[in-house]
Amino acid sequence: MEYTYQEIHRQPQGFREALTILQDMKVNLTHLFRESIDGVIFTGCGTSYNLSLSAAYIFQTVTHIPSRGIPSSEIFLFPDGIFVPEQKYLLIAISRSGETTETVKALEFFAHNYSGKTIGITCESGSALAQKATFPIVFPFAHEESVVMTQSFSTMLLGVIFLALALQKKEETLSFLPEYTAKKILQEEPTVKSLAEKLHFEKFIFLGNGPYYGIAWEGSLKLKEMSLTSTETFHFLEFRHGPKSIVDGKTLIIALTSQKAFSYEQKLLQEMADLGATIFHLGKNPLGGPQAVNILFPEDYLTDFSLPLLDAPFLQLLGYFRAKVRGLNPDTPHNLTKVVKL
Ligand code: F1P
Repeated sequence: MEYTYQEIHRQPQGFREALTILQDMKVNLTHLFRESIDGVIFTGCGTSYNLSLSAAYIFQTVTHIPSRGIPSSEIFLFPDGIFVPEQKYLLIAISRSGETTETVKALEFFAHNYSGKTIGITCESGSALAQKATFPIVFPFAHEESVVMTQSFSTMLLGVIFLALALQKKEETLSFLPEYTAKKILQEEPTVKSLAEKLHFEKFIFLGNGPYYGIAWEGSLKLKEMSLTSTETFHFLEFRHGPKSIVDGKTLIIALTSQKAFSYEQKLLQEMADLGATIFHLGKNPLGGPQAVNILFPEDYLTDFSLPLLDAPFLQLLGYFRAKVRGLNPDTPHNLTKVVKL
């Protein structure tokens, strides 16, 4: 089996190892927040930027500290639109390799110009990011051979969710994750495989609100990188304002519904099914109708803080199986390198 498949399946064990590392560093990590902070900026590139979008949303919702997810290049190209003078920020830079030029540059620029503390989240202990950050969080077990990021994405996102919950002394609510994820992947992989192998789909739309929006972008990038498929990503209700014009019988909508906004999301999806779309739905409550393929997470203890993380492996598998059915190697996507150095 390809590295990508192995790395997707390593996520439950990775969660177990990450939670152990995070527990050990919890006291020192939360001490960074003893001084008051006006804002937290999450930053990364590609998959790590998609991660930053969901991380920022979850972090602010849990801690009430204003948080944003920003592409690394914007930090040093357009800082005035991000940092307000006299305000105190913490920068959380995310990079699997810890060597991506824009992300390392963003961290250096921030440290030099805004003299705030920095957290570097990476999977490579000897990397520039790990060496330059005030506080490195390193998950060496999530080192990946594949160009595409899978386990590294979910592990680093877990690191942020853990930090947010630890600041509220609620990190124990994550202890279910490893076993639950292992069971769910085993149970639902055939569902994803069979959908990915339906080659009549020509349009792929990813929908997510709030903390799911970054995950929707990540699912979109996985499908694009691995299977060379054109994709689009929207907030649910934004899709009505024009883009829905393309929906037809060859459209697959990948819908990451939430607890909070399900009634709005469900109504939009029914309208799209009426236009002929097939809906691949991941969420708590079942979506009815012959055009819905559901992967459900009904347990009460699953919330809009943990569900986004649980969606990720199934979106990664969608990209993997579609690459395979198209005779492509998911480990080495077209045009891509494992690290982007400028
Ligand atoms: C970020 C990234 C990945 C992309 C490819 C190239 O890497 O852009 O998102 O899939 O692997 O690198 P990193 O900064 O997280 O190492």
